[in-house]
Amino acid sequence: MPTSATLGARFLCLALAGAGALAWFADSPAFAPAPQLRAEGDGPLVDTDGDLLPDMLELSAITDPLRVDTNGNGASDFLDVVQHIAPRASNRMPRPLDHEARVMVSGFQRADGQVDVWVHLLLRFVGTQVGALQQLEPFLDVQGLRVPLFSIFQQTPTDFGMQVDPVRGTMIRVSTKLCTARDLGYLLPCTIGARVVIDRRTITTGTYLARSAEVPVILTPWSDTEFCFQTLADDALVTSFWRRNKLCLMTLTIVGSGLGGQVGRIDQAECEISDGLKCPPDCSNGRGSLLFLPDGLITITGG
Ligand SMILES: [Ca+2]
Ligand SMILES: [Ca+2]
Repeated sequence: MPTSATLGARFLCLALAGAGALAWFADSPAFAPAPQLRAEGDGPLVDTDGDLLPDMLELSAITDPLRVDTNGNGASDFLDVVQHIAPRASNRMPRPLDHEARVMVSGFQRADGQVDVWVHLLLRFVGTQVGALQQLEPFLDVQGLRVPLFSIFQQTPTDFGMQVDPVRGTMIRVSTKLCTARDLGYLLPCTIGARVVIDRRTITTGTYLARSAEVPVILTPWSDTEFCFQTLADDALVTSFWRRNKLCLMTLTIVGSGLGGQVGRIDQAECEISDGLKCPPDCSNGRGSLLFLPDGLITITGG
């Protein structure tokens, strides 16, 4: 008897085939008749609280890997993250039920000390309408050049997870190992994302990655107006110079726009108190820095 996850995987594969995205999943376990992969032990895809976000991804999203609903707003961390709702803002209610997509990036330290970079595609469909997915084009944007990522994903391990809720709809996560953090370092700053068309609505979603204090960091929305640089793999890459129980809180102003994106300027940047997080020693040096955001700020904020 196929599991619901296997059936869901097949539905998604059919939808992706129609969307021209089948190549990404051609070698994926999602095609196999066996049940979905599950992370075991201390692996990169362990999901301790079972909210469909691996522990390592919760670090990027700044959610609690031990709580399904970190901000207590009644929606799971997965739903908040896929809807770009600040996961620690308890006063932000979930948005109306709709199709959603978001691409996020996380890191995982292997036994040999190297840090792998994983890319996660998060999808939420109304009901079980996974067939509403019409196009999926993963990309890496670096210095204004857009590099398609289908061929890379096709050759790397891919994991698939799904949950179906009668009220919240169908939630799907596809995770793919991209490269090592050391290799990614040559490309920073860059944006890893995807252009997704669901039910004729185009969503461009991505994660902006940069370098701070010589290590890769993720530009993560903290509130409606603030952002922070979050570490890619917790303690794996940071040094003793990083300030503990603080985070680098920033404000951005869009100072230019043109074909392909917007330029944002960091106006404020300070290490602020925040339990369990870390602030790079060069946080305040970021003031005045310019960031190129492909397809604009909406790519990382969701609008
Ligand atoms: Ca989780
Ligand atoms: Ca929540």
